[in-house]
Amino acid sequence: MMPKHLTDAQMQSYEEDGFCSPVDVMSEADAIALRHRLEAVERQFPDVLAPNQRNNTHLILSVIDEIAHHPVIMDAVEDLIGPDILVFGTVLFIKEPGDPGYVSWHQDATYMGLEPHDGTTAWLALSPSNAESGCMSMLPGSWKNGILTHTDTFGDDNILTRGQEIDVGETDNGVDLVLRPGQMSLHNRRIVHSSQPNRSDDRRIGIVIQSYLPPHVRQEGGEGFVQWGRGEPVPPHHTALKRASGDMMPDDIVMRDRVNAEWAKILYDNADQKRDL
Ligand SMILES: O=C(O)CCC(=O)C(=O)O
Repeated sequence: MMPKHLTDAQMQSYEEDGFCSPVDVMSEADAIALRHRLEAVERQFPDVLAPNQRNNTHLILSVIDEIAHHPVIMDAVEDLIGPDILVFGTVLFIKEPGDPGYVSWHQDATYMGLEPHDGTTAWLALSPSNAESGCMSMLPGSWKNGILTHTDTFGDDNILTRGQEIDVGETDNGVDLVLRPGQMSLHNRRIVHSSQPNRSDDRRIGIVIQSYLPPHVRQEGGEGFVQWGRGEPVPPHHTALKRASGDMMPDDIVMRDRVNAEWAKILYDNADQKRDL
């Protein structure tokens, strides 16, 4: 079958390396318009988008909801995982200019509770993402080696939930995923990846849909909440969530809080410490 959006080379690179990038989603102007919508919401509700409040904002903000269900992103995802697509969760990875925040080498699948590790994660840039601004860096092919040992550091500047890190030793052959606003990368939840602090003078804004799942994936760490994306209806082993009905609607906030409380339990399963998520 003809791919809907990805090129053969992108699909091959995903199969082999565990990621493909860059993938065009929208024009730079459209991405900047989305950035302005997001920044208007940030100004209006600063607490809601504070660094510890950035999980699953697609459930409460229309701009993030529209990105998570964007038809071009869905087409690319369909090329990788097939026509039945569930939207599991989102994270805003925002690094301010000069922000010391970084992401240590890790594999997303480690603490997500989702089994098997099928599906794909989309990372959409709303500002330039490059070596200077702290783009993601991937170890090609590292998704093939199963889940490696992660050490929880809870490091202050480490943006990850537990500051979890893999010791990759001296053999760092990371590939930087350089994106202009409106491009995305797609990655396997088992790929080893990291990112450096933002040394640029602009914000680095990544909207991450983590992950798009085919229906057979289950949440084995607790209750699994998903939205329908495409194809067959949400299967009964998940709890189906409705889409955001606007910005900061009271019912949506109640639902997002419930989803995030369960999500924090799953992410912190067996952890010695917790951050305020
Ligand atoms: O945005 C970043 O710098 C890291 C994001 C990441 O680790 C992920 O999306 O899995």
